[in-house]
Formats: sequence, structure tokens, C-alpha cells
Amino acid sequence: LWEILSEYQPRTVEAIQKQIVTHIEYTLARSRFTIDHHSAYMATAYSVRDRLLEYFNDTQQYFNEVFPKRVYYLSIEYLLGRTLANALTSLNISGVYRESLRELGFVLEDLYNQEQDAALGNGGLGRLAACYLDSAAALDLPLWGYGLRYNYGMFTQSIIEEKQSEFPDFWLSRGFPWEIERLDVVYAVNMYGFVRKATPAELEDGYKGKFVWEPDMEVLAVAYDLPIPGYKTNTTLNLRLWQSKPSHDFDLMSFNRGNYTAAIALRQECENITSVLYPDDSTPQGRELRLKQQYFFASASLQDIVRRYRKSGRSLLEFGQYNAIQINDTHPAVAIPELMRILLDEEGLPWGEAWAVCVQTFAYTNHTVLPEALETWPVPVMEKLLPRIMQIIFDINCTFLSCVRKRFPGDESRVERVSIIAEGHTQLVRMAHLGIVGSHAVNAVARLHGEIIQDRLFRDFYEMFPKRFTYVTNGVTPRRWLLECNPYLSHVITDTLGSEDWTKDIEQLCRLKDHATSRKLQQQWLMAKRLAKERLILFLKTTQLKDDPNPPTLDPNAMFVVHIKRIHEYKRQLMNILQVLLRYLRLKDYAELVTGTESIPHVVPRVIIFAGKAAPAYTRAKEIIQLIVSAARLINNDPVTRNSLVVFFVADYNVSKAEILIPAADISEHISTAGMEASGTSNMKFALNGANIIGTYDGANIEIAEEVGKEKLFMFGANAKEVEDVRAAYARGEAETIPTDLDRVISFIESGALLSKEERARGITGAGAYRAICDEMRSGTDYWLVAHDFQSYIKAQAQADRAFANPKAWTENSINLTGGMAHFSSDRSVKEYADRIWKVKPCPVPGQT
Ligand code: 26Y
Repeated sequence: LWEILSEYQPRTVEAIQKQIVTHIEYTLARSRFTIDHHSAYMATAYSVRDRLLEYFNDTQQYFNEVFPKRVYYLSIEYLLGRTLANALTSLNISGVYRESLRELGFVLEDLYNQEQDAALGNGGLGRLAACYLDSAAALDLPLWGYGLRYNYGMFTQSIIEEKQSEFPDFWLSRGFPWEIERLDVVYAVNMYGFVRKATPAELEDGYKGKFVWEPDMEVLAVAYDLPIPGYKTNTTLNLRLWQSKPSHDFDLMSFNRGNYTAAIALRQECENITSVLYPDDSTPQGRELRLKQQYFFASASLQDIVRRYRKSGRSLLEFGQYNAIQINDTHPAVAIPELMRILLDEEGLPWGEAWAVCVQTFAYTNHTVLPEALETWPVPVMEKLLPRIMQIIFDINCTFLSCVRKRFPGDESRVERVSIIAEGHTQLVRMAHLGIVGSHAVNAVARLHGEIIQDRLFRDFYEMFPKRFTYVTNGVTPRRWLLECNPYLSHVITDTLGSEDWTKDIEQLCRLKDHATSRKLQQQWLMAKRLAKERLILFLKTTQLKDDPNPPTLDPNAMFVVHIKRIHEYKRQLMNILQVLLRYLRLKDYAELVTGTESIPHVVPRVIIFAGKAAPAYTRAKEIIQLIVSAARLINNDPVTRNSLVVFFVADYNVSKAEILIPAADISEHISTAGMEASGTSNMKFALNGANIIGTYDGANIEIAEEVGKEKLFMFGANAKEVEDVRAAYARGEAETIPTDLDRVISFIESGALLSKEERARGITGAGAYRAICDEMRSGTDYWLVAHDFQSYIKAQAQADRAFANPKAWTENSINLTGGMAHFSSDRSVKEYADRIWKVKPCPVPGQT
């Protein structure tokens, strides 16, 4: 059998070509003589998948034999991006595939661009999950991811009349060649109905629990497996995504009663569960469908995990010794009562033992301190949809609160504060409290974030369970975020360090610092940056500027400043665009003095790029996008400044666009109001690619500054403590006066300068759509401290201008940044989780790599 397999796995150019052509003919059923780019991509993907599957099967079989303690990462979001380049790099076969395709008439990189992003996530949290899968595989950890297979991923963003419009992302429309459909891995998930006591007859019949849930609806969960290749290792992990499907048994009942339309409607309701990713980060919509998604996800995953464990014949009392389950924020927290339900009702464990298993198994990661992002569910909604789960949550709460009362007798206000149920007009289930009570570890995602959750957000819990709380600073995979996305710089690094070992042993990167002053390295470094900028310029010309009759010239020598992330008030894209407008006004002043030259002398030209999506219902975030787009229109069309300042809003930001933007940046912006950004991860991606940071003392910025030396970055603004103090002063009615520079920009907007032709034609005057923004800036108490931090931000920008004017020192600094980023590899983060939280060890799959 081995011989047959090794014959099947092609190693030579010719054999690979044969396999690709075979897939064209037999998998895609297309003529091999008229291959278009998309078919070539699909056939190549199938051919790579064949190879992945071999490793995948070996890995799963090996895990079943050895039966190590396993980890399950439960996340309702995975922002995977594209797969082909990643798979080829992991398998170390890019070269031979490039060659095979070249002879067939294709350029490998062109085929990469045929692939649709898998955007099953909103932003940082979803991308972190994807990086952690990559690292777990590279580190040979016995880990599986669980998620949902949404039919529509993150919406596609278009800019129409200078505003964001959303369109559905039907990412599966041209097929997704990487997954394996498992029609035989199916679980039934119950919803609605009621709970009753088990009858004596049922108990005699072998029913183990005390209660029976009689559901009104049964949904099926079908598994789709996505192989996650480990970089240069045999280990290939699994990401199992669930898709919902109607259950025949259930709607047959309706059919038999002759209610045809009701039966069809029920089927539709089942299918809807996994049809769309909720596009909100940070403001829950509180829709019943979202709770359905969460429970559907938790139940299918837990049933699968318990079944796998049961097959080994081990005792359920040891479940927590063999299984660790990490819940990625509270979105999957309903998994805790679901495991209780399985242990109590299906396995017949007594309460105390079942609870001990749960706490030993679960760990919870918190990703945000924004109070509006902490999920709650109205008790009546949960009671109706998940009657048995609601009952279990009440029981958990009851036991927990009696512990609290014992520890803190008479402290009823504390009981009220920590209760899983918030009392009020309608009772609410606080999912974060459920997560903390049901886990043995609760972690933040950066040090400052850890301090904030201990001192403020979850202080009462910290006092009860100090050992439960910890932090693991986020990380990013150096494979996708340097090796693959920046081949230019990767070559230079490998050349300098003498081997490619840094891609797996990230500590090697530190040695770059020994060469930071080398003339040769500096020149290569600059050249690599230039190539990345040229690639971005080409991208902008063929997308953004395609229909522009009079496009601005883009100079690769300009300073490229990039600000890409979800649009949110706390991330302060507003502060940046206001700063850009000030820069524009100052350039105009200056140009008046030095007329007659092509470009303005002694000014560092800048190309400033924004990108990011706003939650569809987040009005202010959408106004900020409009402000950026209209400012860009005004600035880019001004003949006086256009050689010194160009501004873009790149529409439809996603992972594959990040891969083009990040390597090209000289500077990136991470300027959240201090204390608000839990960690941030794009800061790490930029610095890893040698881009500097203009940033606040927030999230992981602080640790990056410590690691590389804060004098190497452009840090500014109030720190988290100062933000508290300023807000307290505002609350006392002590408004601040608006800084002169900011006043100038706001007056400029209020003069109507940003109004579009259409708006003017409609008779709109003054600030127009930006009225609310201008008023807030003038209030002297803006909650996100844009006005408060404005002057120090302008100063940081000016420092950056001066530093960029010295290319030698700039490049040396850039090399040192990359050299200082070893700590921010997700390999380090995942190792920390494995050692400190999951207590699992690598389980390397033997055999040739
Ligand atoms: C409840 C629902 C509306 C919701 C959906 C998505 C709430 C939050 C989110 C997403 C949160 C998120 O992406 N948080 C980010 O997590 C990153 C990874 O830990 C952090 O780096 C980043 O600072 C944080 O904002």
C-alpha cells in the first residue's frame, strides 16, 4: 500500500504536471487543452490537497494510537485568508510547483490571485485563531480547531458615493477545494421545547439523567474538515467547521400532517443557522439567530469531542486529564453548560463530578474591555431556545453564589455584581461571568490588558480566584506574515543569517541586530522595501486608480504610512485623518511661500493609506470612512500638494490585501485611546516587516516598545492611567479647550471644504455629514480623547518626518525592529498556552518530512 501511495504522490515536475492535468480532466471535467487561470488554480489546489491529505491521515491515525492529551480551540471566527501559498510553503514545495506550472504556461503568483479569501471572521480575534492553528501545527501540538462553515463570510465593502456599502460575500460560489465534506460525521442539536423529569420507566430503561429535554426542533450539524499543514513537519492538524442542515425525522412529522409549507419553512430555518457571519465586532446585536449559532456550534463540537474520547474507553472522570478546551472569547461559552448537560443527562454523572470535569477542561480568553462588547443574553430568549441549558446555568449560578456568600458573608452587593444572572427588568445571562466561573484559567491577551481585567473589569472574580487569571501576549505567525507575504525581505534575512532556520526558530531573528549597521545589509534592506512598495503601487494602479483619468504619481521614495484595522472610534482613525488634513493645510501655506516648483522642497512626501470595515450598523464609524474618502478626494486632486501628499482609502480590506500593504509600509499607525485595545496584532506584523510604529501606550504596543526600546518607535499620548484621570475630569464638567491646530482643521471641515459636488448641488453647506464629528471635537470632553492627544500626536508625526529624512539611520532602526520581534511570534504564544494553560506536549508524527 505504501508503494502505491508514494507512487501517487508526485515529486518530480513531470509527475506534478500529470497530476494537475488529471485533476483538470477528471475532477473539474474540463478540457486539458483550454485551461483558464481559475481551472489551473483549482487543479493545482486539488493536487496540493492530495498531498496534504496523506499527512493529515497519518497525523490523525497517530494521535489516535498515542492518545495524548488534546486541545480543542473553539472559535466562532477564523480569518484564514488564502491557502495555496501557505500550503506550498508548509510542504516546502513552492519551487517544484512553480516550475511545473511555468512549463504549463502559468505563473504561480497569478494562480494565488485566483483564490478567494476565506473570511470567516471579523478582525483581530478571528485572525489570531488562524495564526494559532498555524503555530500549533508547526509545533506538533495535538490540537484541533472547531468553527462554523458560514455560507457568507465577512461582507464585501464597496465605496459608493464616498460611503461604505455592504455586499454579501458568497465565498463558496466558485468552489472551495481545500475542505473535505464528512457527510458521515453528523450530530443532532436540540432547540426549543421543554424540560420534564425523567419517568421511572425511562430510568429503568437505562436513561441516565434526571431530566429530559423534549425539543421542538432538531438541527443537524455536518462536519467539513480543513487540513492545517504544519510548517516543515509531518503534523497536519484539522479545522472542523460545522454546517447546519435540516433533519428529516423532524420535518417528516409536518409532512405527514399535511403541512407542506411549514415543513419547508422549518428546513429553511435550520439552514439559516450557519448562513452568515455576524459582521459586528464589539457591539453585539443580541439576535436569537446569533444564540442559535453559538449553541449549535458548542453542541456539535462537544458531542464530537466526547464521542472521540468515549471511543478510547477511558472514564469520563478523567476527561479533563485528556482534553483541554479553549474558548475564544465568550462566543462559545455556552459550551460549558453544554458539557454539563452531556455529562449529567447523557452520561449520568453526579453534579459535583461533572462540574469538576468542566472546570478542569475549560479555559477562557477575553479579548476586549469595551463594556458594550461583553455579551449578555436575555433569560427569556435563552429559556425559550435552550430550556435545559438555561436550567443548568441557573443551577451553576446557585452553587457559585452560595460559595460567594460563604466567602463574603453579608456582602450582597458583591453577590449581585458577580452573579451570572444580571437582575433587572429582564434578567440577563452574563456570558463572561459564565466563562470565568466554568474555567480553570482566564487569560488576557497582553500585559496591560491583564492588569485592566484584574483591577477593573473582573476585579471581584480576581479576588475570589487570583490563580485563575493570567495573560498570554498575542503573537502572529512569521510564516504568513513575513516568509510568504514578503519574499523580498525574507531572502535578505535568510541571506544575512546564513539559513532559513528563523522561520521556525524565531529567536534566530535576534541575530539580525548584529548586522544592523552593515552597509551591505542596509542596501539590501532598502531594496527589499522598495520592491514591496513597487508591488503595492502596481496594486493601487490596477485597482484604486484604474478609472482615474488623472491619477497622482506614486513615488516609491515617499514615506508610506499605513493605518489598517476595523474602523472604530477607540482605534481613532478620526485622529489620523484630522492630522492628515492639518498636514494638507500646512503644505498649502508653505506652497504659497515657494511657488513655481514641481514639488514642495524640504518636505518628506507621504503616501497615506487607510483600510478597514465598519460594522454595518455603526453610524459613527461609517461617517469616519466617509470623512477619509472625501478628504482623500480633495487632497489627491489638489495640483499644489499632490506630489507631497497622497491619501487612499483602500476598499474591502482583507487578509490578502494586508499581505500586500504590510510589507510596503515605512510606518504604521496603532493609536487607540490607551486602555482600550486589548492587544493589537497588526502592530506585530508591521514591525516584523521592518515598519516603524506611531503608537500609544496601549495593548501590545507597550511590550513591543519594551522589547525593541521605546526610543526606536514614535510613542505618544496619554497612558491608560491618564486616560482615566482625564475622563474623570470631563465627568466633573472640566472640559478642555480645543487645541489651535485641531480648531483649524475642524473649521476647515465646517467651511464646507469636504462637500462633494453632489452635496453642494443638493444645497448642503457647512460640515454636512460631519456635523456630529465636528461638534464632538469642539465639546472639549470627547470620550476617545482625540482632542486631548492631538498635539502630542502631531509631534510624533513630525519626529517621524525628521527621522525618515535620514535613510541610513532609518534603515538601521528598521533592521533592529525586525530583529526585536522574536517575542511576538505566535509560536511563542502557543507554547505558553500549551505549557501554562493546556498542559499538553508536542506529539510529533514520525516519518520523513
Ligand atoms: C459579541 C460580538 C459582537 C463580538 C464579535 C467580535 C465581540 C467582539 C468581537 C471581536 C473582538 C476582537 O477582534 N478583539 C480583538 O482581539 C484581538 C486578538 O486578541 C486583539 O489583538 C485586539 O486588540 C482586540 O480588539
